[in-house]
Amino acid sequence: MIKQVHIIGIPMDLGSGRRGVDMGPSALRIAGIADKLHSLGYTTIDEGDISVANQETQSVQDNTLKYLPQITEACTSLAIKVKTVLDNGGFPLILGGDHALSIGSIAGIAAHCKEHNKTLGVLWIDAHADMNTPETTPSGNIHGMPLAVSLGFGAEELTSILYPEPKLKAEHLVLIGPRSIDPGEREFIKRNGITTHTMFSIDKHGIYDITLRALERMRSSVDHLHISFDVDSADPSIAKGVGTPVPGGLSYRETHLIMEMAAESGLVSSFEIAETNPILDDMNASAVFASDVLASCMGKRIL
Ligand SMILES: [Mn+2]
Repeated sequence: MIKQVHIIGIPMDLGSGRRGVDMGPSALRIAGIADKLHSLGYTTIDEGDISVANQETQSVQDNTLKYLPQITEACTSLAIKVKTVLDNGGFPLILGGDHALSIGSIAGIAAHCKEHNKTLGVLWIDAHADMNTPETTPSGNIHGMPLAVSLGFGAEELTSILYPEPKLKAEHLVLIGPRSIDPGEREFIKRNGITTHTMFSIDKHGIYDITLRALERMRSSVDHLHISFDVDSADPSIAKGVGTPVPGGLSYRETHLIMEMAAESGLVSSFEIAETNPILDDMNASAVFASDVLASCMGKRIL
């Protein structure tokens, strides 16, 4: 049975150093994301946007955790909204916004899973590892920290959203696409044994084998698969309207193949799009790309 998709925008740029990703939800809606879902047979409910403080009205208190109180507030609202949608049997589709949003979305999904005795798995598709802590961060930008937070490391304000335990286990997380990893993150990945398919291993083994193995592992170990798609995972030649572009990314077909295989697996129960930045874009092409990527994950097939 096809679920109802609940679209939740979070126009947040407080977690990133560069302005513009707060316009991501709008760009994705204008790219026709709801119509693409309708043409696949889904019904959608647009839940509107989570309220996020405007950067101009706020000031930084802590340079290792910029805009911590404001991000905590927005992520808590998002967590509650996502949990409610899942508790009612819906499919949450979160439109960002900078990637700090995942602190909230994953907390909400994890709280739902905890109550329903489900195990959460996350497929994180990104040019970066997003695993810094206040001790290792080079920038103080919280959008570089969401995975560390979800695994239980970092500011207590963030790790304790909805409930105080870690939201995700390292063995239920797979990263695909990183090519820019900070020294502290490298240590973090090794120390916690996180499965990380960098662009090097994608070039070496091919995206088909890597995705197949990732999905097989998820099938045997989790009940709820969440996909976090950072649009910067794709090569900037395909999607230049992103928060932090890094050359050498996933190709158009590699990105779609991951999603087509995820759709075929039938495992995906929630999805988010992070870091769309219309200011750096060309005629909204990156948002259109991201919405097409989502369609592939939701069952759009070539034939
Ligand atoms: Mn990211």
